[in-house]
Amino acid sequence: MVDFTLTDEQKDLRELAHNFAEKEIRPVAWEYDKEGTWPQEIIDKAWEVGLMNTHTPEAYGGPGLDYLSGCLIEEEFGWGCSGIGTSLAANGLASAPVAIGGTEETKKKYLGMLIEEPKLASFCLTEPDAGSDVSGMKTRAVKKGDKYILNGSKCFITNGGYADWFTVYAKTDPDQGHRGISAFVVDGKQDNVTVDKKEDKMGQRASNTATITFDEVEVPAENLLGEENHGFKLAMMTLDRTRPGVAAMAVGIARAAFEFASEYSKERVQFGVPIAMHQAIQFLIADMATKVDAGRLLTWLSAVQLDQGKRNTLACSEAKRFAADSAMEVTTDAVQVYGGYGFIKEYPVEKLMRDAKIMQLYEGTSQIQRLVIAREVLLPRTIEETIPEAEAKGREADQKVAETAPAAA
Ligand code: COS
Repeated sequence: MVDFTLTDEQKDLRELAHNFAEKEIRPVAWEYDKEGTWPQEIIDKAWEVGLMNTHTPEAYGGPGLDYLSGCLIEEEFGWGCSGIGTSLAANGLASAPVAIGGTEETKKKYLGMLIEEPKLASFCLTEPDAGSDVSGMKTRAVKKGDKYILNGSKCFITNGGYADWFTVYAKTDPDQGHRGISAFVVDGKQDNVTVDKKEDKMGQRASNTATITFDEVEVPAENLLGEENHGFKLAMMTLDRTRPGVAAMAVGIARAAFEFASEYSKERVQFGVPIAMHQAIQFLIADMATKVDAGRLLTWLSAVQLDQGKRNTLACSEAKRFAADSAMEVTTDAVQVYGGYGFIKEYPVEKLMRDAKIMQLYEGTSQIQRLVIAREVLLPRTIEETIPEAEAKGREADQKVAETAPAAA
């Protein structure tokens, strides 16, 4: 049975997130965008009301929410301001590899840290010469006794300037390509972990995007996540879990643009009638509405598959690709509906158009998503994953699962 009805708990959560976005995020969003203001007080409030670290399992103090609920929250964040929303959601990206691959002690320590206080963590995968091509990374981790020595630089790190800890990917066997990468948790507050650069961005200007350099950093061997040289797979499993949320945020941006454009089209009069009376504008609005709704359906599918314990690689790449590209199209059309005013900062939609652009870039470009979709469709493969107990809602705990990603139908 296909049933799109949310549970009462999910409806309450969506309402909580919407009210938060409306009262705490929207009123400051355009001002924060202008100044590139770091939204610390909003992070503190979101943490206080329980809208952060939503997937952290109950065993480590978190609410252990399902992935669909996470998407409901992220859509509202995106509707409020995706720059601030990205700052609020990024702990999920850093935490997922810990939840999947960390030892019991690591999970208690690092996931617990984010629950005890409004602290932040960042996911360090990308490097200047390794973006889409993850295996091209140069960061090295060399084992010495009971430690690894970490050297390298990671760029475009969300919340990097404010993170208390990082999940860092590094080569442990440089000759083995993607099979020579390992993942670690690294304490952020150490002298030889430095924040080098805060990026001055086109959009999502309230989020912090930094370069982090690790210089001879000693990482205890127990901070290795999963098995040595299995970090690439951990990164892919992480992205499968976080791309639904990114897609949801893109839906939120598109929805905001659609709402602004619809309202404006009813007020703006040209040729003696509100422009909403002109078919040229009606068609733009109709396509916007369709893209928002279709993006949401794909997003929910990708989250529900996860909640059902299925591998969602195909669905989450479809959702992320479609929702991100749609957000770009919808925000561009919203500017079109506003005409010349749309290009002016005094009006709300140019910010949304700038913010939407990153949705086609971060957590895998739209081209990478197409690559993944094409592979899953043309050469469906069975991938073995070890699903940790806390996450294994619909499966046997701690079992190895070999699965082909299901298609939508
Ligand atoms: N879940 C689990 N394992 C996966 C997986 C998934 N979704 N996707 C791939 N794997 C495994 C494969 O099974 C394969 O395992 P083996 O080593 O046992 O053969 C391994 O990972 C390599 O897979 P693949 O051959 O598909 O890797 P490629 O290097 O050809 O390409 C892409 C992978 C390009 C899709 C990947 O590098 C990618 O997603 N890049 C974008 C990264 C990104 O999103 N960066 C943004 C920064 S993060 S904010």
